[in-house]
Amino acid sequence: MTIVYIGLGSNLDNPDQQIEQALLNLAAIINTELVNVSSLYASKPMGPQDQPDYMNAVACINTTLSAIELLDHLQAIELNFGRERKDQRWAARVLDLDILLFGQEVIDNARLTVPHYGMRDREFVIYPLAEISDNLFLPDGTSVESLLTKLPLNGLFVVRKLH
Ligand code: ROI
Repeated sequence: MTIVYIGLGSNLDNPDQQIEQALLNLAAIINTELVNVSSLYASKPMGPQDQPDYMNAVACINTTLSAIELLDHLQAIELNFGRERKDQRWAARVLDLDILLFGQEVIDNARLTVPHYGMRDREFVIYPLAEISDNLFLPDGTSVESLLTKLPLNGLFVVRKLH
């Protein structure tokens, strides 16, 4: 079994409902158990500013799937939610599911980079991650707590609890 943290993000078509529905889909992945979910957070867009604000959350799952098998499931869920593969980098999206941490594995191939390359400087990842973890470390020994203290909120706030 591997403990995995997944980042959820949406800024189109009723983002808070997209996140709620995505959690149901995560819970339904085979050989996987939903362990914990952060609160729902509202955040300012990172990247192009001419897009709506985001809703973000982080989920913790326990799985016997491999990282690539899990990625296949996550991408299938994104497609089901009408996620379009846009040419534009950092465009608005209906649903984004990112593997942040896969146990203490370091993965770097054409399809997948874990830990997620941008997580360290994203307040909308680190704050919800810290909310649902205690004493969590990245594979290089960095503590999530230490990342948190260096990151300004940048307008991030808790909207409500999720279940
Ligand atoms: N900005 C915020 N606030 N939340 C996201 O989930 C998010 N996802 C992205 C980019 C476009 C980088 N900006 C984001 O992929």
